[in-house]
Amino acid sequence: MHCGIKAAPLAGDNVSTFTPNREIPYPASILLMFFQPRPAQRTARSALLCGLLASASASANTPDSNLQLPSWLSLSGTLQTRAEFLHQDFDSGEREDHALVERTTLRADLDFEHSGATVELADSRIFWVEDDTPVNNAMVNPLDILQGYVWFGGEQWQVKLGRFTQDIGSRRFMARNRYRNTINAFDGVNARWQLGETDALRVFYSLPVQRLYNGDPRDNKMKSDRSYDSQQFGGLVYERGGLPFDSQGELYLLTLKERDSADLQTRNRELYSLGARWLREPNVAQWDHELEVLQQEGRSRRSSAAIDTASLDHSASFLHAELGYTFEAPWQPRLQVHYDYASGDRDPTDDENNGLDSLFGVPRGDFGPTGIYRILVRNNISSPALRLELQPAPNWRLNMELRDAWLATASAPSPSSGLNDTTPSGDKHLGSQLETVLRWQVIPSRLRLESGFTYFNASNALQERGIDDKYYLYLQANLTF
Ligand SMILES: [Ca+2]
Ligand SMILES: [Ca+2]
Repeated sequence: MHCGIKAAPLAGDNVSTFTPNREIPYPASILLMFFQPRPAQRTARSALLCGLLASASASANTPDSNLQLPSWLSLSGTLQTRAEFLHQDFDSGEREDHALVERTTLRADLDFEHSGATVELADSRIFWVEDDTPVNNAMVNPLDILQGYVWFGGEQWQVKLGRFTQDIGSRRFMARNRYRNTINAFDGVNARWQLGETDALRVFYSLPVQRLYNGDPRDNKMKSDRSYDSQQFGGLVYERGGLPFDSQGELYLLTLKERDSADLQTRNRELYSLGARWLREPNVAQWDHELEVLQQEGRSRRSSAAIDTASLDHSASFLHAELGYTFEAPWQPRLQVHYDYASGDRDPTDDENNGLDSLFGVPRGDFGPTGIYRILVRNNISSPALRLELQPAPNWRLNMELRDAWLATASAPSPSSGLNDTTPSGDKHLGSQLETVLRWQVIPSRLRLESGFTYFNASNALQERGIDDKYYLYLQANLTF
């Protein structure tokens, strides 16, 4: 039993299973704990849970399913639980933060050969957090509709209508979040054509879903998500396989148009982002590479504040380059060099904004953990890194990365790293980051345990602002059924 619409949403996922950006698909459910097959006194709720669990065993091809689902229906789910610890040193003293974040998803797929429907619920909550730890809708969105769409088509083409999630290419500019506790969703239409054996064309037009909660996010109170027609996000993506040197690539155009409305404060962005990516998958005794460039043009405001009505020309750029080699040796070491560049605003007084907007992408794969850490992001940064990936045993992965981070321009701040204004000295160095991640597939595609430790060594520019080193540790469990 499987969902007939897997190809489109996960098309960008097969890039590699090595890096954090490219980890294996989704986790699973604590609902297993509730699994008590007592057919006698079943409420609607427990029937649903049992149904989901039945699907779990069905999709695992085990014969012990206690609920027979029709062949056109499949049920699945995930649970991701993560404990995070952050220690920060400041001139004013030390600070300890922690959080327990939990995300459950439940999904039903109806598949009738040339049409179907999908409904997916997601529940994202935070627990065990300090009163003054910054918490927002990146962590909290209690029980809401993550996806709800109908689809038509078949192998050659498919059109989705409704709310959907989507990865594009590297996931740097549009992604279904994995590490972040809440997930981007979009209301609209999404189509995909298969062109020959290896190529595909994807086009979508959508209204991004605003993730809402009630009151203080620490209270985990529900409020229905919704989209607004004052913000529109669209894209055209051409995926090309079978390129020279056993490589593949994408060419894409993403458009974001928004305007302030009574319901939604925006930066009135009108951005056209043209990007290209070329990559070769890693393989034993072989070089691999990834090169992605993007140019972003249009108009934007400096902030979403209602009083900020100055419309600026927007012109920003992005580059990611990486080269790797996998050695034929014990633990299959893959050594890589990375470089990332994302422009920042070169002059705060002119009528142009050069700060790259990473749209609906994720920083995790390139810049380290997000969560309560999230120091380096895809804006005003120039950053080389050295990464080593090891496979100590078939179901174990150990990744280590040493990254150096610089401002792309000293004329603009880097708020996520703590630099809230420009550095008068012109010092561009932000610091160095050492990240290690250990993953264990306890039961492959069912249960994964993961732990990561990240150390950020603050530069002089940060230390002059009273910001010193940071240590971050997380422990995570992912269940999939
Ligand atoms: Ca909500
Ligand atoms: Ca400027």
